[in-house]
Amino acid sequence: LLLIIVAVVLGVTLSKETNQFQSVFFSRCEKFKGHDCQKIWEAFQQAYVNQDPCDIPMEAYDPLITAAPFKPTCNRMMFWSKTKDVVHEFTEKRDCFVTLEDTLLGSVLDGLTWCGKEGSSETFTTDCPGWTDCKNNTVRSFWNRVSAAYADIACGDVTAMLNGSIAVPFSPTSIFGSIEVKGLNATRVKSLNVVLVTDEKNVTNCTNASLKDLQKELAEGIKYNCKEVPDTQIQECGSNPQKPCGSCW
Ligand code: N1C
Repeated sequence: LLLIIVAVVLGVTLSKETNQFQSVFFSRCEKFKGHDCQKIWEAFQQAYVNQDPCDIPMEAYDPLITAAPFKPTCNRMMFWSKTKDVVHEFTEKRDCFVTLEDTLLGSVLDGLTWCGKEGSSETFTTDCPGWTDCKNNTVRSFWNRVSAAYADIACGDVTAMLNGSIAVPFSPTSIFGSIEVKGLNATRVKSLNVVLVTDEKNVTNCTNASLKDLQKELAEGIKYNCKEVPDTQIQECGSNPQKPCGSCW
């Protein structure tokens, strides 16, 4: 009897996990009007439910991209690496740029952890493989796939905020370095404009060797610019809505 009770309690907690995750998914999704969140949820789940959470290739999310495709916002697309907080503090306050987290899929899954298990139809949010535990983990493959899709539709002049307070602002193994930069299409993208966010320590500047590697990764025909911008200036522009986007830096 005890065993049965334990099994039942366990079973109940597991589905509570699924339900909680699903309710976050739907409440975030429903903020975007004109989308079928049920259909998007089903396309999302088929990528990982009932599968080994370390064996999810990024292509598993192809049907999800089809269910919730990205729309290009030329000249306003913002990429970032190791600057998540500065970027979103700014984009939350100003409409100058659109990041992946401002799109349906990016905003629905931002900050969440999820995975499946073989032989189960549940969605788990605990005991999932970590970012570096295995290459093809559920969460990492998701960000790889949506980042590739987001870079693929990029057009016009695109911006990337990189971290000038670390020794290597451009890492070839980051999602920005391994997927997005390579995915920019020269027929659509005119230029990549790096905003190197600096603080008073001035650890790096635009002459940093890693930024040379970044330029080498860009498809022929995409122009490259780099500008060092103090974090205080970005914050200031965020809190001054009268300031035109073009004069922030
Ligand atoms: O590996 P990164 O940065 O270079 O990835 C950032 C890059 C951005 O331009 C985004 O378009 O890739 C996209 N992206 C996200 O939008 C995103 N939201 C949340 C990549 N990762 C994202 N996350 C989480 O941040 C993700 O779960 C992982 O843990 C980090 C990657 O951050 P990074 O190394 O600073």
